[in-house]
Amino acid sequence: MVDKVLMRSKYRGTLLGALVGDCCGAPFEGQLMDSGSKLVLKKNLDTLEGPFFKAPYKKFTDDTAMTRCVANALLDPNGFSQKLLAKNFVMEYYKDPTRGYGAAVGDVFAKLRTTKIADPVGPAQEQFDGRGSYGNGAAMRVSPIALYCAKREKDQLLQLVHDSCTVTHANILGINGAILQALAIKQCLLLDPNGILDKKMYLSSLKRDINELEKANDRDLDANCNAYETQLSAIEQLLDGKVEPSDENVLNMLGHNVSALYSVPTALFCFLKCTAGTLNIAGQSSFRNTLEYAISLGGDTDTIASMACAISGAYFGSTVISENLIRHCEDAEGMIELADKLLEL
Ligand code: R7I
Ligand code: MG
Ligand code: MG
Repeated sequence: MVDKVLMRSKYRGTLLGALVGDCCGAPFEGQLMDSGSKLVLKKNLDTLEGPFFKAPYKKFTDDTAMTRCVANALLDPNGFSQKLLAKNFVMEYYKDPTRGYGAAVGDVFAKLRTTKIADPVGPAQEQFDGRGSYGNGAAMRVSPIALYCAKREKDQLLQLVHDSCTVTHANILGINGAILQALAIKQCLLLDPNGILDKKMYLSSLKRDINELEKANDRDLDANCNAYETQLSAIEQLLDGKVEPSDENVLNMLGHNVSALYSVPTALFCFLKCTAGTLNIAGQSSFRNTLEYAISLGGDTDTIASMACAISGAYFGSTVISENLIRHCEDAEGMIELADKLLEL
């Protein structure tokens, strides 16, 4: 059972996890992580977790900027709508377009702005010659929906995630990645971190849901009709030792790029691989290991770390995240406030 105090901590842990992963991963985005860079990363995180020092805070990127837009759309007194979400995205983007947005998503915002959001999903459908974007930009911002739906029916989660995705990402692979990330968080919110995580059960539940989903939309997916199910099977093989979980094998099987298919399952694997022990015994090191390992894989580090740490934070709650680390991230207070408001909804 998860009581109200633990649930508050889990809500905060989810959004703070997303923020911390984004802020700490951003400086390494696109890097090839050799042993030297891994050492730099470790020292970097040790310093941020150590005694507080006043230094310029670590700025968040588009991952957090858009997560905040989704949360604010859910919290709107008039209720969530795609038009409102589109408006939030456009305002946020033009307030600060230098937050490292995906290369193509700016075109969507430009069209939404010039058309005064006449059709909130039209511009996204035109991306990539009408196929829509399969980037991980919809998955990276989905955590507030998982919080909102923690105790709601799965169908409501599916609908909301879908509607939040299609404002920028019309490709089914971009949408299903966001659904997988939301389901991974939702399941963690309901689990008791004082016990041992049953990784097999956790994964098979996700696999069942994804299988159902991919069966329902396999005509859209063409050759990719079981794309995510295949990735979840790869996670199983890496976890149960059928395949050696070396960095090389992980990257070959799961990937680390900006596409949702080759980053969302990677984030999920980072959480599962690094989670050992319980909330009180080794919970803190599980979170830190998830953060460090996700970044150490290189590639889309801010996004993979953000998604992995959001899942870890949803499982353990915010108490496993170093307070000093949190204080070094831009507007952590704002994320805590959003988490608390979402809990009250
Ligand atoms: O998905 P998106 O919002 O980008 C998110 C990523 C995260 O890593 C953030 O941290 C930030 O760095 O960007 O933005 P999009 O531009 O929609 O998609 C990202 C990229 O995926 C695109 O710029 C393309 O390179 C690639 N991509 C595609 N390439 C070919 N065909 C996405 N969809 C396609 C496609 O259909
Ligand atoms: Mg980013
Ligand atoms: Mg990224």
